[in-house]
Amino acid sequence: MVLFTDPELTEIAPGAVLIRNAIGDLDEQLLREVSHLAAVAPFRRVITPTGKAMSVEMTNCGAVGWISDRSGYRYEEDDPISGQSWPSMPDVFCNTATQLAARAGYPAYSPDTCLINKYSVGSKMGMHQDRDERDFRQPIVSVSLGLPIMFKFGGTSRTGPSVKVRLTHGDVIVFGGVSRLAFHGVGTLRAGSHPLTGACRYNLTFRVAR
Ligand code: MD3
Ligand code: FE
Repeated sequence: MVLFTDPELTEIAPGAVLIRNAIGDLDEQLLREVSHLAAVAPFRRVITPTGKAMSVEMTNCGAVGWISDRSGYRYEEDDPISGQSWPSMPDVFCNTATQLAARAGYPAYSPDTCLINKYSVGSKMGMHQDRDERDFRQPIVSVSLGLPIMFKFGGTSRTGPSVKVRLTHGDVIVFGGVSRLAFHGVGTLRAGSHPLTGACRYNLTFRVAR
């Protein structure tokens, strides 16, 4: 249970805790790690089981990484591009995610993977659930970096009403409890320029997959 004494915490839906301005001056360090990771495991557009390329580019770090291809969505120990294991999770990633989860009421959070999404102008992500992980009691921690985007958060059905939140640089959402299996997606990234990311938005999505 979260005690809402922290003025930067808002519960946007049951179990979904938004923390504005949550990463302070770690932004540059996190983005530096993103570029190091992308030099080893490059951003790529994965294909969904229906054969369409997603508009968002992705890469991963950690013990496993989320991938999609013609045969489906899953976690794999190796990057299919290199055939090598995914780069390990930088300490600053892991420590930041653990601290953020604790702030939202989840002590001892230890993610084994971070999916890094890169949005360029026109990228979007349709409504979906994250259900490729084994233990839905483990929350997901999402860190937004760079250009703003409209985040849509629904209920347990794909249609139904959704809450819309504009996510900006440094915003974090911790999805636990009943929100862990809620449908969610993001609108189209609009043109713009951010001092640290240029024309892009990055989202770090920490998960306990296994
Ligand atoms: C709500 N990414 O990678 S992050 C995804 O902004 C994904 O890149 C979006 O949805 C992005 O799967 C949204 C926020 C997010 C991540 C996981 C969730 C919201 C979630 C899992 C359950 C409920
Ligand atoms: Fe998702």
